[in-house]
Amino acid sequence: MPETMTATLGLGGNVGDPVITMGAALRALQARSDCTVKDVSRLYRTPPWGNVDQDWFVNACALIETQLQPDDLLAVCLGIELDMKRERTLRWGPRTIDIDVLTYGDLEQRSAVLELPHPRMTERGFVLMPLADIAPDLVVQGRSVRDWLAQADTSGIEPVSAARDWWTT
Ligand code: PH2
Ligand code: MG
Ligand code: MG
Repeated sequence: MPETMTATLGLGGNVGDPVITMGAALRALQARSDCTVKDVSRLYRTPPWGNVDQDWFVNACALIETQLQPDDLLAVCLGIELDMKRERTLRWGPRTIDIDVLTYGDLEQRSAVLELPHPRMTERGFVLMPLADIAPDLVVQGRSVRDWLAQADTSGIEPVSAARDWWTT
């Protein structure tokens, strides 16, 4: 048996019905024998970051246990994005769904395919706020998610509701 690792994922979308798409994506992960969804954040409505001339996003984070190696986990996430009919057009542009591997255990790797931890996660309120729901004490680049969040710009970001089971149906 391969080792079981804990990883965190960031999910987001701003085209179609991102809540439905993100729920289907998490259920697709849960349906795999090599991934278990352990915890899911609330949903957040977030102003677009980067290219601001687009709709607001819905963002969430998930904590999973997996027997997949990091690159394989990324490939699974990209496969799910494709199944959900994501079309990649503009960098930082509109998307039906984006699934980012944020952390994988405490692995630090810089590679062209997958950088861990996700290089921009410590600056982004739309990642840190949902991540703090499920992993406030997770240490990323030497500081806890809670600490990073305290410094981050979270203006405009609000939870959609208190529900944490939004992805199950
Ligand atoms: N994703 C991006 C670019 N900008 N803005 C928000 N609010 N949420 C996102 O998930 C997001 C973004 C590229 O992945
Ligand atoms: Mg992204
Ligand atoms: Mg991505």
